[in-house]
Amino acid sequence: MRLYLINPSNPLVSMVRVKENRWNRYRVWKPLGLMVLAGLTPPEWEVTILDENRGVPDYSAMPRPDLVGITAFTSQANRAYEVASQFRRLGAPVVMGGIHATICVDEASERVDSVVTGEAEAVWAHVLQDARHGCLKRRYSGGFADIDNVPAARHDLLATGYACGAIQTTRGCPLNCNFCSVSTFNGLQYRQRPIPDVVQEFRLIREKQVLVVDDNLVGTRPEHLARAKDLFRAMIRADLRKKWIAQATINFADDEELMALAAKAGCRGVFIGFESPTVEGLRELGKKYYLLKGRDFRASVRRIQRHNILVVGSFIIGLDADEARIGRHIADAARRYGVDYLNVLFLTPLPGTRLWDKMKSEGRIVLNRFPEDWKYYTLTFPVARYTHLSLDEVHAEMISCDHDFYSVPRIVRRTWGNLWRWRNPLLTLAGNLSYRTNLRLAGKSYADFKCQQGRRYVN
Ligand code: B12
Ligand code: SF4
Repeated sequence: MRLYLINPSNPLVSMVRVKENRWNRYRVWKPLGLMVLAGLTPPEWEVTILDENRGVPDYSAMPRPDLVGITAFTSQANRAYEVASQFRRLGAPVVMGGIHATICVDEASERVDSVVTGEAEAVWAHVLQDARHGCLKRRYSGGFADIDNVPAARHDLLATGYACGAIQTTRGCPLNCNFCSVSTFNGLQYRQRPIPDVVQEFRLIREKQVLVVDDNLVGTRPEHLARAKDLFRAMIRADLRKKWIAQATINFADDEELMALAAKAGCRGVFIGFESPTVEGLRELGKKYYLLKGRDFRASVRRIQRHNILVVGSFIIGLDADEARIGRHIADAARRYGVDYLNVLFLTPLPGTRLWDKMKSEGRIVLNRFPEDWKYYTLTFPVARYTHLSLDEVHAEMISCDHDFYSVPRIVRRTWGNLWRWRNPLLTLAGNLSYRTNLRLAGKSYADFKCQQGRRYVN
């Protein structure tokens, strides 16, 4: 039985444009969801993972599969449907899963043979059995899986061509920010995989660099932090020799022992969503956790960096609280906090979020011809109306923010600062240059987008 698992491309996502920016090689990540699915697949199935981010295969020239599984984030949905229709024309049944199919289940159901909602662990074996007997159901509901005892992802299936491996150690997030789909999709409960399973799976990853995809690796409560420390201790004992980056909330900076263990276990960078430089902005996003009194972001970032861990600061532009000059304010805040890289995204209503419900009820979603428009939901295009800024203005704010933070003198200053402190100066330089090149690509994409969408996109 032949199974193809496909990760559809979205050519608008700058980080997949490796030819135009060679640094992007370091930012094209493996589709871990499909590798997990492959790990859940019994041996009688011959599994091939096809990642369109690395090139779109000629499917019609390949042997016909017995089943095709397609994943998709929202921004990949229309390409997913194109791939699905191609395989259905070839006579192969198509099942779709992942976050977009889960949230927009009716839309997906119209375009594929079967949809798996939620996490796949509990239902994938049934799906395969039904496919084998030619009796696929229209829907399967996976819900939130018990991740206490799941097989390792098939890291051997995408063994070459990527700079980084990927692994997941926890699922779910209790913080439920209004723009984020994670709490809806993976639940509010913070679930942790058993530490021996994680360590064992790390050993299966060939790459020296690894992305830990958890939305919040260390969690928020004392018992979460204790587990994270135990995980790092186990990784140190296992002498894994991996360098990894992860996402965390700012509380990572509150525990010296935690940071020291993380660094010793191989942590080289953390991605932290600061989201807004203003209290009103944080309140609007439901980011209550960041409003804790007395939080000094600059001191927090410094404490992390003292462990030789780089900090990527992420912000959102286009909040109701954002007015003219917000771009400069964000760049100023990022500099004040002292982050090594800045990542700014447009406020985007993703389906399934509270932000989507709000903007939809207010009639503010501009790019709303679905599924075609999903390709713009990359967070790098303004797709909705903003309260104080027109679409061109919000775009101009983004450019001013990026130009300010990534100007050549500032890149030199950051690299020099890190060189002086022996803190990954080459990585700082490479990351800053990669972001800078992507700004050009993003500017070009926006210009093309304006050409194509011109009339619909009236300010
Ligand atoms: C790693 C990651 C990335 C990597 C992508 C790696 C990759 N190719 O998969 C990078 C950094 C490149 C990335 C980019 C983006 N990401 Co991202 N990313 C994540 C993150 C943190 C983890 C994903 C992951 O690996 N999970 C672990 C695996 C095991 O889980 P899974 O993929 O969900 O798979 C399970 C189920 O969904 C299901 N399943 C999945 N696929 C299939 C297919 C079939 C057939 C079946 C049966 C089941 C099934 O089974 C799996 C096992 O249970 C998630 C957050 C999250 N918690 O999901 C955000 C997340 C998916 N990203 C998000 C977004 C918005 C983006 C971007 C648009 C913007 C951005 N700048 O971040 C870009 C777009 C990329 C694109 N190509 O269009 C949103 C998506 C929301 C949405 N509605 O689509 C999320 C949920 C984060 C959020 N805060 O809301 N991302
Ligand atoms: S943005 Fe981060 S902290 Fe907020 S709900 Fe999503 S994963 Fe959790």
